[in-house]
Amino acid sequence: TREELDEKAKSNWKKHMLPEKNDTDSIEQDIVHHTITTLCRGVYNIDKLAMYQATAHSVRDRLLEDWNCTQEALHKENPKRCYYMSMEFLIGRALDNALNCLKVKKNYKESVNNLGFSLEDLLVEEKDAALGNGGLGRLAACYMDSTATLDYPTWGYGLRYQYGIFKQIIKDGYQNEMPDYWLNFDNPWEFPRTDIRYEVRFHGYVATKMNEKGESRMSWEGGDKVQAMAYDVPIPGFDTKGCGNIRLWSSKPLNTFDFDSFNAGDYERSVSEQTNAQNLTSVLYPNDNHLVGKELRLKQEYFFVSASLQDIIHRFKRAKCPWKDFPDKVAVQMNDTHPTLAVPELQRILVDVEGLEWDDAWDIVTRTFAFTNHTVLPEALECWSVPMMEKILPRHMQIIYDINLFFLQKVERDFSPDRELLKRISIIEETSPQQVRMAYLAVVGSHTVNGVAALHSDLIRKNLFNDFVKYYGPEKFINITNGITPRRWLYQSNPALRDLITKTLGSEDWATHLDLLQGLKKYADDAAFQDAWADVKLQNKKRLADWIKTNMNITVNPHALFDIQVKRIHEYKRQFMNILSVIYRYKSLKKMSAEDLEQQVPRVVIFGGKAAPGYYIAKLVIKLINSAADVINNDVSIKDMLKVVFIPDYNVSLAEIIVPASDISQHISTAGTEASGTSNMKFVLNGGLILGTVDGANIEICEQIGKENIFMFGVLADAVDDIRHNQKYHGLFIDASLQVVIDAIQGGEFGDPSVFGPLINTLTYGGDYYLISTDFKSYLQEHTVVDDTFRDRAVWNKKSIMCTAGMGFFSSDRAVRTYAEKIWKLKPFKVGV
Ligand code: GPQ
Repeated sequence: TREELDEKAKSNWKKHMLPEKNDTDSIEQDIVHHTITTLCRGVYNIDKLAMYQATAHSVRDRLLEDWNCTQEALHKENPKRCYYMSMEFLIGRALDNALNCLKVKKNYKESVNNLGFSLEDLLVEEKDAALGNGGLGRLAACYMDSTATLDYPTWGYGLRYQYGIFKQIIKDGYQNEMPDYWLNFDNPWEFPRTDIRYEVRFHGYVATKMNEKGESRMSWEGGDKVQAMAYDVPIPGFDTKGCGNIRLWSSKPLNTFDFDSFNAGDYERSVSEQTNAQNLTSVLYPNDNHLVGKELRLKQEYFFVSASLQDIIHRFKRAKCPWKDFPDKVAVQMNDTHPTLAVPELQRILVDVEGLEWDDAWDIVTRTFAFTNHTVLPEALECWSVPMMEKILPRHMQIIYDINLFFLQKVERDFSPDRELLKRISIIEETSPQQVRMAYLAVVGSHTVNGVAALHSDLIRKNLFNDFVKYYGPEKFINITNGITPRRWLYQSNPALRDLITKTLGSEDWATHLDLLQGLKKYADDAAFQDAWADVKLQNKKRLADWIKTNMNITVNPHALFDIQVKRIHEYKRQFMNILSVIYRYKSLKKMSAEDLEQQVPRVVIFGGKAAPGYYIAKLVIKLINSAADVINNDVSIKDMLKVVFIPDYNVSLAEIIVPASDISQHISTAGTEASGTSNMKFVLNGGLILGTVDGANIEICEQIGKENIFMFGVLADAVDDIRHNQKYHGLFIDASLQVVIDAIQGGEFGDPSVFGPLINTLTYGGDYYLISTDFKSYLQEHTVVDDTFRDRAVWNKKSIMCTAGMGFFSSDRAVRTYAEKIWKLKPFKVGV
């Protein structure tokens, strides 16, 4: 270490630790240098991909400088840190973001030009880091951006999947999945830490052993071990010297070889064990809001938790603080229940390995962890079968039983001996086989539990965690409404709007103080400003129209109303209801006279999103959208008044083009089912209006921007149970407008109707669980209001301006600051000032 070096050596180090220079000449020199040394190429064989890589490496050098500076300062000062544990980080591309954060984009543009390329061409060479499914993973990425920007000493921990979320290909209208080979080319945005490795155990047995103090302790022994190796992904903060980090674990075989099998001549088996170890972090499970209880997934979760805690404890021990101070140095946020095994794992380390008493250890555990819940959907709540857990993690299963026993004893003694209550609140569900309710384990093991929007937090207090609220008291259960980073979702993805806002407000401070957007309100009625605003929107719609033309060969009119629904395909999100309404519109247009047709507002309805590969009904929704698009887009009789586009392989980079281009975006989940939603925030921040239900963060967006600036419809969350009950006992009411659409599909207007039978059945015979028949009429009515409003461009433009102006609250900076103050008890730690 540096302390051991003599003065001469230290001064030599200092002499050479010069900051990178950001003049264009130095940048060009660096890019050429990386082309030659990192890529082993030259001017004779440089192409766009190589040029992107060389450029990215030169930017990474600048980031690593800040990274080292930050980590060195943290090492010296050793403040309290927070660790954000998440199985998913949906980061997207890194280059543009880094250039903006470092404030070097202008010079890089020039340098790249001087070397014969265009920066815009290079940016699209980068593959998305798509280590997440949807909102939950993207939220983690936004929060890392904000913790870095606000200088909070926070690290993310996650897994380095070889394959991120699958690539979606549409064939004959159906979704096909292809592997995402994102690591096949070099990845300049990760830094392999070959020296940071930990062993992780599975299976084995529990023995009793004497510890150093002569006390008897349980010990987890035997089994199979794999190795976790760290990869660091630097996370630049916007306009700060500080640089954050996400540490991702990759599984590697242990450097030991099974000599027993080898000597017995079973070479193949001893090698295949090594392959098994590597397979552990191969693939991200592609399910969103849905648990598929696979053994490999449970192993991934434990692997992730074990490596991360070993690393955290290693860092904690360097400072030689007593164990009781652990929660004053370490806060851990669990992103959903996926990292919940960290609770019994820390308890195991403290009791079995470190020799603490159970109660002292448990006190440390519960002062360390906090838990964010992201869903109320029952099929998404993690429950692991006890026999599976006993097999893979025998000691953890014992510890979970003990945690549960002591917890239930306390509830019985201090609160209520009611047997029914104890059964309800138990971490173990008495099904056969028994199940571990991970959400309950997370609640019991945490000091604070939060929901992600006001309605969602109310619902989990009232339903999912109601018994726990009564037992612990309400203070433990708080709301922190989600947020999004304005850097990626406006500054980077919408340069035209960024420049207009900056010019109007006189500075770009809004990018880190989003409340300043309020300053736009006073121009909302200004005709010249409205024109400039509308022009930006038109530019962004043209950009998307060009993309659609180039990639899908569909022509769309940029002056039409762009109506967008992009998100994971799920029954609760009701893309089905959307396409049903599109078919209704089509049928209505077809009935119109030529004069009436001419009076209509032309629409382009855009869909995008992936269905989980095993989600049959969701995949049929994609097929129906594409079948309807085929018919509608080729029907000349409706004179281009309606176009339908399903954009394949929706991902973060596509969102950056799609989001700025909406007039209307749809967030139409059945009330009470969407915990928050975050794309709703992105669209409104970019001046898009919302057509939405009274659900998730739509409600708070409405409060912030004013109800005159949002189109809302549908039943309220507290009516849903009664409606479902009534439908069950009295049958559905399908009104004439919905019947027209069902008849059209069943009559074969969109291809073989038998294909869509199971989908239609979810309505007619399936009991319409997501209340499409209930909301359909008010949904159609609100569509008419949208059309009528769009005709008056001044009125529309004003609403659009008021949308952006009111979105300050939804910055992830606000969200992260709230986590830091209310949960992590963390202060910013500024470096280089
Ligand atoms: N969310 Cl449980 C996911 O994206 N995946 C999941 O598995 C679960 C939740 C979402 C949730 O559906 C959205 O409403 C939230 O906005 C988002 O998490 C972030 O909180």
